[in-house]
Amino acid sequence: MVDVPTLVEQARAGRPRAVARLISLVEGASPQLREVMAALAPLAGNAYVVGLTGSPGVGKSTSTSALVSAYRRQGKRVAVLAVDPSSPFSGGALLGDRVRMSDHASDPGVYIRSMATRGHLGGLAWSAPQAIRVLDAAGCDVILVETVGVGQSEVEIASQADTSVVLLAPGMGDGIQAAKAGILEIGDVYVVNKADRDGADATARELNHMLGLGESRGPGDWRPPIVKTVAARGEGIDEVVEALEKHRAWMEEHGVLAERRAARAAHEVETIAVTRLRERIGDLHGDRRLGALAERIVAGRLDPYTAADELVAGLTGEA
Ligand SMILES: Nc1nc2c(ncn2[C@@H]2O[C@H](COP(=O)(O)OP(=O)(O)OP(=O)(O)O)[C@@H](O)[C@H]2O)c(=O)[nH]1
Ligand SMILES: [Mg+2]
Repeated sequence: MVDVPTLVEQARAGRPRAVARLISLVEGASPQLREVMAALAPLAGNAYVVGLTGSPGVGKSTSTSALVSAYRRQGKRVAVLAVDPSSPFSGGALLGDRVRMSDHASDPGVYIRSMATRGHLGGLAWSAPQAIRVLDAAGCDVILVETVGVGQSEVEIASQADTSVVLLAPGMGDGIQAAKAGILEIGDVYVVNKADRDGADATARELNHMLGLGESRGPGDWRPPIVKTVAARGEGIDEVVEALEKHRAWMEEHGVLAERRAARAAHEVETIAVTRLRERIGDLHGDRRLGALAERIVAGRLDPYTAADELVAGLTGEA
């Protein structure tokens, strides 16, 4: 058992080992999480959460590292959370990232962590927001969430952020890929990285065209900017930071930040609730209640919908 109040106090003081232990409790779906989250609830809500998504190798980690440097120059405390929705293991693919992040390894104002979901129910939908809450409560001003791996989970991770950055690079039919992955709907800021390579202008143009094809925008609406960068040399990173600040200001002005955070909290609660129900239903296999209902169905005395209603009522009744 972990001494939660002490751990939370140490995390609040910015002690990296305490932060690490709290995130491990999240990652391992510890039964003590409930206590941890209750202690953290009043401490969180100050961090600005930025999600970075994009195809493998597009330059997410390089850009993240450059953004860390930029925010550190502003004196902000920064956390990097690298999440891998597709793999049950931390490490592996993230090893290269650790090397890339080594610039910041000795900086006490930077906290870097990779996280996997270990395949448990609900996965990142609840674990990412809880890890973010730990970092937030620990006093991080900016939390950069890098998604490793592609697919639907990218969109899921994007929904965890205040601002979503979608990265592309020239070549490889990125435009078509972008449309496929649905990332044209999730980007608040678009970055065409590797602008030192041929085709960056064409990619930016194509992206601009595709974004323009979406629904029309009113005068007060946010028009996602497209920023060209050479992350490997830190070029264009200040412009990315500027775009992020503009987006944040726009969200605050229009009440969008509060809206997004409320939507996120609602989704988190929903996931926890559904996960708990699913766990209980899982427990019911071999349970007498389920067996009795099944027998009544077989005997033609009950229909499956009514049986399901009875089952659910029984589950929520004892909550
Ligand atoms: N030419 C060029 N190469 C870059 C640039 N930015 C990053 N790279 C290189 O692209 C490769 C991939 O960069 P990463 O930052 O690891 O990309 P990533 O998106 O984090 O990759 P995954 O985490 O594996 O999905 C590395 O070899 C980088 O050095 C750039 O602006 N120009
Ligand atoms: Mg990476």
